[in-house]
Amino acid sequence: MSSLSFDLISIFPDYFAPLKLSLIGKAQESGLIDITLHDLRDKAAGVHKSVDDTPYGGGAGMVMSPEPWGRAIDQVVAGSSAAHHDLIILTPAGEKLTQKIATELSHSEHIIFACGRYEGIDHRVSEYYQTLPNIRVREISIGDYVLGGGEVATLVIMEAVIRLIPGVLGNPNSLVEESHSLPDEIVEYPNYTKPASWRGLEVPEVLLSGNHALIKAWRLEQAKARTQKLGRQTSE
Ligand code: 6GU
Repeated sequence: MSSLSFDLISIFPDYFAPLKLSLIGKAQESGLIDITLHDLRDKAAGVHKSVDDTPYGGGAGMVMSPEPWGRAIDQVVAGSSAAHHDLIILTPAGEKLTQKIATELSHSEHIIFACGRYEGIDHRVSEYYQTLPNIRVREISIGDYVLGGGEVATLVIMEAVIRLIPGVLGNPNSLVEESHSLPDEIVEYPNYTKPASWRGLEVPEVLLSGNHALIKAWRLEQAKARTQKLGRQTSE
């Protein structure tokens, strides 16, 4: 009955403890999503259970070996009833996460997150799974900065994706408003709630007017001004 299954592979599965909280925790309890954690170390061979090695061609740091990743991903795919799988490889060199990507992923059946550490995963893992017809490989980054590993990035992507799944948000109108009131590239207008006066600061008069057309125009203008201040491009 789950609409979307997630398998998370990492050498630090404890990073994913927050997934039992809040929206994502409730979505799991209600069966809207299914999350399974996998410890990559269990797929490592030898007494040392090593998952990395020195880079071919030299250089600093370590690279994650392809064999444990191959074993872990094969097992996840074999254990899944899904016909199609999205394999997400977390890397600062990937395409940058956008709302568009989150929306695409929310329509997926099964998402596998491969959380690399160190200098990343041997590139052949990405290449190999791209050759399989039932797997779509995506290398994704969450922004232009370097993290110690893909675990936190996975949490970010999951939060962006899961809230888009029908039934996950308490108020589905939040999503409807998000997608219809403003063009995608524009940031949100400022929000206010009670009290109308706080520490000498007043809520903008127009929001108390009850004039919905005027409010809508004001919000669009505020959103555009904010977007420009950030130096981002708008369509107009
Ligand atoms: Cl997905 N991984 C790492 N290690 N650093 C990042 C990232 C991912 N996205 C932004 N920085």
